[in-house]
Amino acid sequence: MTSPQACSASPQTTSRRDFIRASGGALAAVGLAGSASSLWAAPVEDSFSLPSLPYAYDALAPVIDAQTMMIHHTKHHQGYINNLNAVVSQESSLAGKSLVELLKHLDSIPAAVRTAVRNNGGGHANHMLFWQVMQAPREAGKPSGKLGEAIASKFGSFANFKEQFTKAAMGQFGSGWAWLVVGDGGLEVVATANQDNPISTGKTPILGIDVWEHAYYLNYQNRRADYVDAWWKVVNWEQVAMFMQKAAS
Ligand code: MN3
Repeated sequence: MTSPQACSASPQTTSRRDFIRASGGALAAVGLAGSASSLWAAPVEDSFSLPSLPYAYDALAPVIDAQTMMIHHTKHHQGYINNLNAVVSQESSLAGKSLVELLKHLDSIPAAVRTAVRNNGGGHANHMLFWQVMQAPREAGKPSGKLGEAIASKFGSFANFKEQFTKAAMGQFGSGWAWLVVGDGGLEVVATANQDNPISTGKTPILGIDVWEHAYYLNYQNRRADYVDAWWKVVNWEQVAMFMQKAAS
């Protein structure tokens, strides 16, 4: 198995490690997933499968209702997995590859199936991260510790970061995602279209919001701004901090 670290060897590695070291410090790992990449690095024996949510379908209510969560998880996320498995079963050169290997090296995937892997592999990876970075609503949740300091240092303040992230989420025309990533220069806010994952452009996502209408339409209809505004209450900042800490390890 090729590790994501081996795949990502690049001139940015040193500065990224320095950033992580500067923002490092041990965090309690209890109940948290490891690195974002590790979610997607598992070797694939047979086929990709739907991971359980780390909470009940109604746990995020009233920010995200139970029906939206259940349909999103069992229909949409499962759908990307089914499509990805179908592509992998047709194209033998993809067999056994992890999501990280697929998404980091899209150019090396046969052109006939590249878009299907990009869309459905991305869809699987993005939702795996999305479920992990949410938790039951908290009124005044915000990042603390090293993550809080890194956000304040990069964006000026948490409020400025929220504004920039919200702008990315609102400015994404049509379906897509807004992300907080670890890139060459440390933390960055980026948006991607469709199911593209920042890992395909060498950036490690540590927080992401799904702004496809299927993520919010039952509750919010066309009001994406209200969904994004409410969503901050369910962000699991401890998990995001863990993803930041592990982003270069
Ligand atoms: Mn979705």
